[in-house]
Amino acid sequence: MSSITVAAQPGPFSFDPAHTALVMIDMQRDFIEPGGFGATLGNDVSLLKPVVPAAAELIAWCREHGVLVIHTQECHQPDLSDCPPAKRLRGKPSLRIGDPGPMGRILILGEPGAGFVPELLPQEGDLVIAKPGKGAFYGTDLGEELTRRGITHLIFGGVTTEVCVQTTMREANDRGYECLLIEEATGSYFPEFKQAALDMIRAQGGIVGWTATLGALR
Ligand code: TIU
Repeated sequence: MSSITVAAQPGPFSFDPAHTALVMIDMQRDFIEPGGFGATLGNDVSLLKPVVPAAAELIAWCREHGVLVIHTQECHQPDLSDCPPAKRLRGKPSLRIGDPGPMGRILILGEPGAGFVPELLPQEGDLVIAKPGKGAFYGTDLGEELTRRGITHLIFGGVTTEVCVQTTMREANDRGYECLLIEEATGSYFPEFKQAALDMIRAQGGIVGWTATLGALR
């Protein structure tokens, strides 16, 4: 298959769709809707709302161009066996991971809050990766799945830019993947942190990877 080149920073990004996957990070109700994990940490979750339509457009573009769509979800087993106490006991949230909330137990696999927002539900042929950490490679079989499918390039979207998206992009970069982050399709509770993450990813000749706007794909 022929390769696609998009205008990006710090320079053009070229990829073969047959060897590329979209990694859509943690577009879960627990981060985007009131009463979930993000809100328990004291964040204004309404800041993430504009990411949803942009992520939907990016997913549709990837499906149209034959790019594998991967959805990650940050969540834990009901018995919390995969949740380190250091994570559960960190800070002073209004509810902790595993506590009952308005969307079920906070950040627990299978509960409504840990599920994806209705606009971005996985479809047949997509890959769903449940992850206990911020990075999508730690404690998952994502690396094996990508290797098995001959994936060399990754396109990123999702939330939040400077936490799970950046952690996963850095993990992927160290594993040798060429990584592109789509600006409108990612967001943070802290707009200045999103901007800083975009800037640091593409600085120094693309030390972590590339960034591009949705418009560059259209
Ligand atoms: N709190 C925050 O900004 N993010 C997370 O806890 N997880 C993800 O980024 N998905």
